[in-house]
Amino acid sequence: MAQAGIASETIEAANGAAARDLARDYAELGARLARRGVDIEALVGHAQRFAVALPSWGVGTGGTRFGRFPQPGEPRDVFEKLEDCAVVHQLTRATPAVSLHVPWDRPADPAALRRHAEALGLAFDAMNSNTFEDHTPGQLSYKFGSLTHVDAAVREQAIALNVECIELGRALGSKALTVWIGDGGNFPGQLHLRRAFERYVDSLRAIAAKLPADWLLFLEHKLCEPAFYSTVNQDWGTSYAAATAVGPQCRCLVDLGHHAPNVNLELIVARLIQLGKLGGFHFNDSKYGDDDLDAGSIKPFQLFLIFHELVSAEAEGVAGFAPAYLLDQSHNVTDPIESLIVSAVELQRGFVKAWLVDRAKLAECQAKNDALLALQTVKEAFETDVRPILAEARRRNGGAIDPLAVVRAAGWRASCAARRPAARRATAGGIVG
Ligand code: AFD
Ligand code: MN
Ligand code: MN
Repeated sequence: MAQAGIASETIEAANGAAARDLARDYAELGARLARRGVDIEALVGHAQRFAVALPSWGVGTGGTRFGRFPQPGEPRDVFEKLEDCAVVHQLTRATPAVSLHVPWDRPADPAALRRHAEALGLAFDAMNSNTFEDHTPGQLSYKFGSLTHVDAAVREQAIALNVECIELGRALGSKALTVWIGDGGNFPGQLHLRRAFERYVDSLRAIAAKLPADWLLFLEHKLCEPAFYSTVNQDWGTSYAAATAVGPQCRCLVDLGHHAPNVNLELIVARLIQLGKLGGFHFNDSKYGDDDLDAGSIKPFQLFLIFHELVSAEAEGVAGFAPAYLLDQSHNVTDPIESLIVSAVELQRGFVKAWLVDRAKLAECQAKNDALLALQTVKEAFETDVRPILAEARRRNGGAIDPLAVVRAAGWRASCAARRPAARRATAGGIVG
């Protein structure tokens, strides 16, 4: 039986108390935007349709290599993970789907899990395969790789897990599989660099052969970790080459934390869009590496510029453009539900601000090589406070005007702690990296 989430009366009462101030702020912003020739209602419409999927592995408290500090009330299985995801969606109305990780979330009865999700108003986004850990006793080890392992038997085992993910995903209503592997070398000479890549592509082709016609296969690259010398799929160029070799159903997935320092992410996004290979995103933020901090917490301007590329592609009607959006964060000092709420709103903020960019003016600046005014044009959008638009979109969609305040006031985590005694916790919470 699905736990009902936060009482609708609680949300309505909180919204009732905040409604007057919101109406005033919304009217003021509407008037300011009208002077710029912008229709605030159109922006609310964009905010209302924005959606990002939640990672099942992101609702447990995460850890680092140095430990994990669990908190009371964490979900103990995939059913409870969905209940927490449903609360994020209930309040933000921006997270209608969940991405599962196998075997962490392997459902014994996929049909029952699907019913549970539907009762909570959730759907399933991309499936994720885990061949970066040894999770099943008696199986061959992934210590020296999975899809690129030198031993064909290990590769077959890893391919089989990915095929199982596809089968589970079909039963759940998913339409994509994301493959991230930790394969690579820790020392010079350990791997034949070209052969390892060939094995990667061969294994991916075997997986792609099992994809239903309406499914996509996403390849997630990462600069390093756990392999600290030569990761097989280490950058977007490698990912693009592999996706191209595998075929039209294969695309690249960009995790914002998986790049060399100072790389221009929005440029990568633009390139993948124009090459027809942008599959989707794992949104998070970082200062140093794969930090998995909350989206928009460190580099909000970068996030906005990424959305500027995405919205430009949508506005220009780029053929086949439909990337999947997913959060991938690890919360080790915050409540994951609160972080996911805040991050979903951050993405929505970037999306709405990107729609605010005066594209005609920007095109004119570009044509005249007016670099200064071009920057001012994008900055004008970035610096506009769109909070009333986001709040109004949530209110109209039945969510909370102030979702963070409501989740705190409703005491959701405390009620979970009472219902979910920690002893039964069996599944992995967060992960490192
Ligand atoms: C690890 C990887 C990557 C992946 C996630 C789930 O770094 O971000 O998406 O595991 O498989 O964190
Ligand atoms: Mn990721
Ligand atoms: Mn990562």
